[in-house]
Amino acid sequence: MNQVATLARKYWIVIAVLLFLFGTWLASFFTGKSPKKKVFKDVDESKSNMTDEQASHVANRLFDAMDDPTTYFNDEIIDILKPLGKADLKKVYDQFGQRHYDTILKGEGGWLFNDRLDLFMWLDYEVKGDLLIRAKTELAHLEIF
Ligand SMILES: [Ca+2]
Repeated sequence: MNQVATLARKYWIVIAVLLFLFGTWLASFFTGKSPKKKVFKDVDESKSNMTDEQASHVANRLFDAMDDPTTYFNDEIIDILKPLGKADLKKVYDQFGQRHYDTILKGEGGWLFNDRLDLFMWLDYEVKGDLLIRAKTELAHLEIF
């Protein structure tokens, strides 16, 4: 027992760092809950004419428009979202699921150090400045900006 205490005293910084990393990793499983999901409160996704495959295709197009760290404030995001109704958006949102996002590099993140974020959180990071102003007017019907 005394040896354990001695080792713990000697390597406390290593133990602290490991606990911190483990905690961060563990916490990543519980993040990504977006408060914006309330926009779907009264939305019936069965009103969408999209198939799951089409919704998945749109989700992947959005991902492709955002995953590159060198591109953000990307106009293509608006072009992809514009033709969608709320029921379509709900299907796309579900197909997007939660994907790792690097909030510093503004792109797809690795599983170890980045949180899994839903579509709305990805959009929060990617749609800023002039693009946000455009999104607020051109995508007003979706009520997500
Ligand atoms: Ca990006």
